[in-house]
Amino acid sequence: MQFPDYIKHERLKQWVSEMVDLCKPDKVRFCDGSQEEYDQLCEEMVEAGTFIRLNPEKRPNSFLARSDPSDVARVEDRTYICSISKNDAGPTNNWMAPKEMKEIMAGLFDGCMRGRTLYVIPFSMGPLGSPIAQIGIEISDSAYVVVNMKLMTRMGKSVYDVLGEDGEYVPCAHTVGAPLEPGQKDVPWPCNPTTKYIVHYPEERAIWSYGSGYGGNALLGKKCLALRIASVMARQEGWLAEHMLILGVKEPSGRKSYVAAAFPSACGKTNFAMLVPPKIFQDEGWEVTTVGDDIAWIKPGPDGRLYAINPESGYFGVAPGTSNETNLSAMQSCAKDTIFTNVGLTDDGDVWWEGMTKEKPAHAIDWKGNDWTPESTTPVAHPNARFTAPAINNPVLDPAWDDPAGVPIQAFIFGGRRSNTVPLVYQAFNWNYGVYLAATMGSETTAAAFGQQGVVRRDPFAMLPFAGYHMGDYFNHWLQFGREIYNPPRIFSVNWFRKDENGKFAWPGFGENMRVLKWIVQRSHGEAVSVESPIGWIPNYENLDWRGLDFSRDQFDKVMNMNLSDWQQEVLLHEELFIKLYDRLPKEMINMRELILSSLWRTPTNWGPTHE
Ligand code: SAT
Ligand code: MN
Repeated sequence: MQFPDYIKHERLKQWVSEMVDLCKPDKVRFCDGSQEEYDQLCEEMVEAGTFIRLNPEKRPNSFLARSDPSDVARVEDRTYICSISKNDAGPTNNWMAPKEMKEIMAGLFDGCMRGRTLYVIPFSMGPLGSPIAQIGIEISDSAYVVVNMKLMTRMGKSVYDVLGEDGEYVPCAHTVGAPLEPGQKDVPWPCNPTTKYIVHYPEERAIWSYGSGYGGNALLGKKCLALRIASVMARQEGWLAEHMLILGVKEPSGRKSYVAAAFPSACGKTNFAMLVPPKIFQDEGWEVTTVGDDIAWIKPGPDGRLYAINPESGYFGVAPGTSNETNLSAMQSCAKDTIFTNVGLTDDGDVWWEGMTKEKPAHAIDWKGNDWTPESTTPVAHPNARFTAPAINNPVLDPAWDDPAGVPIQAFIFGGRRSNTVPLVYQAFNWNYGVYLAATMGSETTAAAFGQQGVVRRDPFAMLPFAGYHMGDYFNHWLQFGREIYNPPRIFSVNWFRKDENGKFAWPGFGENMRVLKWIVQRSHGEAVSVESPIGWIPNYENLDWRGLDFSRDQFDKVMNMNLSDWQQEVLLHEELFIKLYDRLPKEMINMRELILSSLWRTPTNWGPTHE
């Protein structure tokens, strides 16, 4: 094996050689992360039919990919945490003994890259050389993965300088699982339609992914490394790896605060991270800026505060529903230099998706490559269609987004997608209570993962599909921060998705979320007024800033209302999760549940801030 002379790491060379022997690719290519390499690979994919170059006048330097219809989302039932002990993976993860899984993987990977190129992709999650950053080396037979990794991570050969001769890295093996027989013609989106495995070995800190080329299944720096493996590292080393956006809020006084917010996949993290404040707020000097839109790595700093970095360098955002009205900055981020996957193609060589503009194109090609018109009964874009855009395109990128030291977190926000039960906003009474509300979070499922959509499932910390170890231990890890940190961030719950009696969203959301964010930031500094409710501190109607929005006291009551029987039902569902996690559930969770039940007990059937 010939290695470029800038790779000086013997252990890494050994691993790459072994993978080449196993996968048996036709060629090996060491990626250097340069623009020339990116352009060349994109060009090759255009020739192969994987990419369609978009009209350079409308979307400069941008491409459209259409995946195989069987390969459109994360596959949670094919995702495994292969810890040595089954119990360390916990009841919320699929598990198989590492030895057994390795045999399966060795069989599947044997010759899996025949007829293809093996790319060696060096990347850093987090600013290169930051004390919070981690290095990964992904080997993959997908050029689509290489170019997406270039946008989503700090990818390139300078990673080898940081690694030196013996630095730590996470080996990430990926294949689309579709070897080519001699003379066999390739398809635009190779994948294995029947066999998929997304495998993590937490003790070895290694990742093996087989059969899919889509998103979190294939861009192994993202959910696999930055959440599943990193959550294990974080627990061992005393930090946090979370499914959270990070945003900055500047008040008219000039005070700057950072908050981190956890929502399940496809619940508006990118929109919240790029929130455009209502005009009246903007005129006054309120500014919201983005540090990250999906993942936060958080470490205690020397001053006892928690500091967060965004380990990524791009956005893998949900396209449908994104528009100039709902997320102007995301639209600007993907105005150029972007890879679109599974959106519609317009006749003038641009992209379109449901909700992008009020006016629909008269004709387009849908994500499956078929003709589409506004009369079509199927959507032009897959509901989990994505744009991969570089962070530097974001006009509201926070100046500190790339700071290796991270930004200090003032508040944590947890939000599910709940059409009922959970009010627009409430603040936890204290840290332990906050851990409880995050731990018992529920959300209606979305298209980001395979499976039935719209059913409520418990999604603790929005980490259910991403925690690399037992959820009970995970809760305790969070509780530990409260035990150790003198002045921890304040914790809030939000729900932008409450529906009214007609099934319509009762809260306008998007930029109007600024009104809630303002209250949260001020509460976190011990300022804004609140009242005590059975489940936490909540604002009165008067305590939110309604200027510029017509939102009545009645409407507010509807989004804040707590119904006793709904909440009794809710607590029973908490109990279901607790029973599942019984063997490692921290006792604080049970005590908190008792406190909630006792305060709910004296509650009228319907409890709202204006009903006393
Ligand atoms: O496919 S990804 O895991 O990257 C997107 C998501 O589910 O959040
Ligand atoms: Mn996500």
